[in-house]
Amino acid sequence: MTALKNDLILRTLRGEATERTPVWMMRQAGRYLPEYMALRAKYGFFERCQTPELACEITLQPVDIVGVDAAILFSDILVVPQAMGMEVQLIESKGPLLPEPIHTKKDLERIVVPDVQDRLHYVFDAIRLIKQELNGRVPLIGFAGAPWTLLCYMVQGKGSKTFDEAKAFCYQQPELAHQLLQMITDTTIAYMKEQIAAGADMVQIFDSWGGLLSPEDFETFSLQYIRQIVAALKDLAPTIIFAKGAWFALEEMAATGAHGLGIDWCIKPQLARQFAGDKVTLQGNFDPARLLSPITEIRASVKRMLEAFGPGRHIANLGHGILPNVPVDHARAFVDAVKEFSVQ
Ligand code: 1CP
Repeated sequence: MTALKNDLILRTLRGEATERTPVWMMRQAGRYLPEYMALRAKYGFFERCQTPELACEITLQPVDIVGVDAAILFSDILVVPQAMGMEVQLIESKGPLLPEPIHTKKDLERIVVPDVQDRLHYVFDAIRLIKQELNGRVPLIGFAGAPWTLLCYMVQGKGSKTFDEAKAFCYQQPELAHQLLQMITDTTIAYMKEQIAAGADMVQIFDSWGGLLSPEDFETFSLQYIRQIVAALKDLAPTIIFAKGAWFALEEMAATGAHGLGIDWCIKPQLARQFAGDKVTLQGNFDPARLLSPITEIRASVKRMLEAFGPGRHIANLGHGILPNVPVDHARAFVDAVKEFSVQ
């Protein structure tokens, strides 16, 4: 395999000194890019995920266009529920829809821990192709949804601000919930191991809805499963946990042995560092909506963010995914400002 020409992120995750702070953006391969929209007009969402040549092209777009220090596989967290036997649709301007959500013991009988090579081979094919096309320019990030966040969609059946039905399922039928969470965990471990075997240089676990839980419920319904995933992966590749809104669990997440922890914009970097301790890399935490500011202000806020994190053990990123209405030159200004202002 070709040696990496830019391994800033991997070195930062290992706690090694780097020339500058590395940068990438969550959901960087997506709707703010006209080049993505052109492919979106021609192919369905899952067709884009399942066709290695398309997934590869979309994955490479932000590397070429905005100059990020890592590529993230173009796919979705919902390919896992799909592989476990659920129907998943993506409805234009509405988001994901799972028409037959899980509410009962009988519903759970439809769910399997699949052979990931059989059901998700297209992801591994895409990873091999992307690695070849990247030709060592930047590392490739593999990813999966955290079990709690996947349960949210599998039970609620669609996006939600509160995921109240998913919570009700956990609180009213905890045994079923834990059975499902364990099945997702086992699938995810096998899936991410294969991503790494196919060439992913590092992996991120997205717990987008972790912050909807109380600290106690986060431990019960999310962290104990993330802990199993990190334990299975961390010696194979650097692993990042991004649990949006779950700043209260930074200490416990650091104790999993993950190399990196993502934080959103609702916590000060200094406080996150106090909670997380010195042995982990922090990733974040620019407010994605701040990319809608004028470029001069984006640059000034990036500078303040880099100063707040201080040198080392920081990967610059947004605190959540980039919004579809961000102008490309604003995204580029964010990336360029990190490269320009980072102090090591
Ligand atoms: O073109 C379109 O309309 C599809 C929009 C889209 C895209 C570009 C979806 C549907 N998924 C994706 C790609 C995607 N999803 C990536 C690609 C790589 C990259 O980061 O560039 C990744 C990492 C994801 C992960 C993902 N999907 C998460 C976790 C991260 C987050 O943003 O919180 C979640 C929650 C999803 C579910 C999902 N898939 C798609 C949408 C619009 C959503 C969110 C729905 C909701 O708000 O509940």
